[in-house]
Amino acid sequence: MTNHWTDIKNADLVLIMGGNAAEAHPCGFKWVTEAKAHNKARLVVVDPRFTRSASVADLYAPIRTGTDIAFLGGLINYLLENDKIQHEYVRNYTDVSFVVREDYAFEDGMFSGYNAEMRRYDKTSWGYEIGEDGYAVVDPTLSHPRCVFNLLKKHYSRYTPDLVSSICGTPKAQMLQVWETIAECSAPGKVMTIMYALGWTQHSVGSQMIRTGAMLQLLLGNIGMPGGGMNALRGHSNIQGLTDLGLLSNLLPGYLSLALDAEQDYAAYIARRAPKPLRPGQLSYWQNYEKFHVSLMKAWYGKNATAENNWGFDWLPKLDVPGYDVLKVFDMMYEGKVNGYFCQGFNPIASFPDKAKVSAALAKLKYLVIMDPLATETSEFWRNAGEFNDVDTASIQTEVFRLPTTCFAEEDGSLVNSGRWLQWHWKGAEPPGQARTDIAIMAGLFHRLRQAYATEGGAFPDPILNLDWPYLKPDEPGPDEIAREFNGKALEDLYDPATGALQAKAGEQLSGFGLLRADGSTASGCWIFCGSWTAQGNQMARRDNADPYAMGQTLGWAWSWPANRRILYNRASADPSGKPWDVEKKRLVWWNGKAWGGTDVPDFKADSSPAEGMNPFIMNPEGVARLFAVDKMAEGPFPEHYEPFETPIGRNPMHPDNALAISNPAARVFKGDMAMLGKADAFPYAATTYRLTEHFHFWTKHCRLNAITQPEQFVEIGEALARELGIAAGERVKVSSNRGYIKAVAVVTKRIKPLTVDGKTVHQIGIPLHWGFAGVARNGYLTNTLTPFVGDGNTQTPEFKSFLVNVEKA
Ligand SMILES: Nc1nc2c(c(=O)[nH]1)N[C@H]1C(S)=C(S)[C@@H](COP(=O)(O)OP(=O)(O)OC[C@H]3O[C@@H](n4cnc5c(=O)[nH]c(N)nc54)[C@H](O)[C@@H]3O)O[C@H]1N2
Ligand SMILES: Nc1nc2c(c(=O)[nH]1)N[C@H]1C(S)=C(S)[C@@H](COP(=O)(O)OP(=O)(O)OC[C@H]3O[C@@H](n4cnc5c(=O)[nH]c(N)nc54)[C@H](O)[C@@H]3O)O[C@H]1N2
Ligand SMILES: [Mo]
Repeated sequence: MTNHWTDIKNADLVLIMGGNAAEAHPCGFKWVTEAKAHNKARLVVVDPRFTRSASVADLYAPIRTGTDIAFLGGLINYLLENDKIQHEYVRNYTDVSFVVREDYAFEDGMFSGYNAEMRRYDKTSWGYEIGEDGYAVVDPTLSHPRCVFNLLKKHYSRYTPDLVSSICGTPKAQMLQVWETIAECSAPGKVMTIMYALGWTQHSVGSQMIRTGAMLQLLLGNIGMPGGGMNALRGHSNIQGLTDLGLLSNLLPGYLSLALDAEQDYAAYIARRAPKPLRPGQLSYWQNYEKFHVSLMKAWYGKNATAENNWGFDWLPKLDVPGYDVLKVFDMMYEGKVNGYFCQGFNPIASFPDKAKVSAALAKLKYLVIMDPLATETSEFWRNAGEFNDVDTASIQTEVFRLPTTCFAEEDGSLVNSGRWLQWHWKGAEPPGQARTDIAIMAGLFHRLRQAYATEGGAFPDPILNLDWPYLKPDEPGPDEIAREFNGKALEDLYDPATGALQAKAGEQLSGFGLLRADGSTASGCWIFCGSWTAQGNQMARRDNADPYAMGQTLGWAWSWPANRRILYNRASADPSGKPWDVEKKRLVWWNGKAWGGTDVPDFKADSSPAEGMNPFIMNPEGVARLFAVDKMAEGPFPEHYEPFETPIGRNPMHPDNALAISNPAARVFKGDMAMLGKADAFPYAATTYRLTEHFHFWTKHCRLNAITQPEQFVEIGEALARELGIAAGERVKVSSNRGYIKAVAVVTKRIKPLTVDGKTVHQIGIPLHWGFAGVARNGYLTNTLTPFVGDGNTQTPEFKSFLVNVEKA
């Protein structure tokens, strides 16, 4: 989230699109209720299904799954055509005036630089024109034909209401009503928040759906505002912490990134990540990258990381493109290229797409290690469970080890919520039986590996042998020790280079990342967490909910990264002169004549006066937010509508004549899986998967009470289709895709209506994901038997939310 849960109460309009907060985030949803009750906010929901979020909405519009870029692209066009943008914000705080390179092009659904064989773009031409002074060229009059504003207008002018309605299946009148309502938030101080989750992320164009939402928020002037922002509702209680700590194969903690294979040179690696300002007077905060990187290496390697060995740079793995995401790992496993796999808190046979492929992949391993408090479908993938897991056990050679772990309630520790708050929690119970903490298991593994490297050598022992392990109990480091390490400390006495004043004594916990240095005198395991455990103690354990300005920012409750700031980009909540856009109701930070201050921690250089002309988006080298994504995205600098890989209409109405541009030309696909995609002649219905309030993924099948509240696997089918197929409510149906089938009870519902798409009737099928064959609940089929093994080109998140099925009576 750019903002946070409590702040939702400040919204004037709430758009829930690509999520279903009432059912998947029922606790957080109370802030929507607060906004409606106390702020007269309106709620708009756009979802293929009429959900419980929709049931309390002021406006609901149905949409065909996978088409949100068309819907939002059409809205962008509508805003530009009807002059409904927050002009002053857009002109001053976004890149509309920046001139784009002459060789940038977009034609027939493809951007310049496409390599069809690699299915990848060369992004060189997706950049700003750079002048002789080394700065990006701008045209504040917005008249240059290649300035971002004009390119944006041109790009989205194609998204006319009729075409969009025919792609999305949203009836035009309903769609226009939603657009009009949203357009009202272009008034300065009138603010919409966007709440989204998997309905946007789990598509082959998921990242670009989110980007379109962010562009919309910029045009309306809603980023940095209280009650505004782009709010990703995270899933597991600590999934935000997972990405913060870099547990993705291409990341290091704090959103630092691993070097690529082509980046063996340390200085070049740093230089690429620490860009110089692209406009005069801008901060370009990532210029501090090396301070964060070196501090991380000091936290990991201690005294062994030195200036002479580039702080251990050679010990870090270098990534080949496009990397080792989970899709790739399972594809390699399927190809027989993986011997052993560690599954820590992951149930891939249930949660990953194309169960048949995942199951066959697991059967090619020599060994599989499961670290989990529960028996999972994955730990039992070899067990024949009749129709629910019809495998030949005798033919599977994989040796499975189960290491029972504790769960969070049996440990001290911190969880990072969607709003970036680090909240400390205390152990509530002793773990049962032989369960051990994940930390103890990992520490045990580390010691044995290090022993093996020390005695037997091995190809590359350095990264393991040089690791620092300063914990009191080496076999089980304490959560508090690890938390203090993430924060970081001074390794020598630190003096302010300007004044000479002592900032921190050697060994002292640091108060913030502003103190981190690139000379090896500081250590910090995750720079964005610096400030969470200072010399004053554990800031995450704070529980003061005082709210002096009644803006819901509660700066004394827990601790929020970065720097205890609650709302990112909050400098943009004030106009260029430093005055809040809405002084009465939307006060966040302002310039008081000497410094920035207010109800939140300013996201800005504290003493930079508005006269200096520094812009609010200090992480970007241009100082402003990007409507043109430059070279960041896999499939282009402007989001474009592409069909899901399994499309019910078989063509892209935006580019009916270009076969390359039907589905995302830069998505993550593997050769064998293309052949496993189904077509609309055999699988005519558009399906989507989702969760139910009564279950949490596949865990709660182990809990009888949950199993009682939602006992039977079902699918949702609209009344019109049920009538057509002669299916009555409560009958069993077989739902099949080109990859397999499930059987379930049919819930025949008014909540899913047929849509008219590209001149045809498209029916949508809703499939909850919770059933399986482990636990005490009644057995069911794994929903991911049906889903395709394709993913987003940026995040590699699988396309769980749009695929094709057939439905028959079972
Ligand atoms: N009770 C419960 N709560 C949970 C979980 C759980 O298992 N149980 N899981 C947690 C996790 S890990 C996560 S990530 C979150 C997920 O939270 P959500 O994303 O809110 O949950 P989902 O039910 O997967 O999907 C949300 C909605 O997206 C809609 N949708 C599908 N395709 C599209 C589309 O193309 N466009 C639009 N606009 N909407 C679409 C679906 O109809 C559905 O209503 O929930 C978390 N909360
Ligand atoms: N078709 C379809 N598929 C989906 C989705 C969808 O919407 N549709 N949603 C996707 C999403 S958003 C998610 S997040 C994934 C979830 O996929 P997974 O993460 O694979 O599934 P979970 O069941 O949430 O969690 C895995 C295991 O973690 C264990 N666990 C809990 N606490 C601990 C702990 O402290 N230590 C250890 N070692 N283990 C622990 C649980 O017992 C559980 O067995 O599913 C994805 N799959
Ligand atoms: Mo999730």
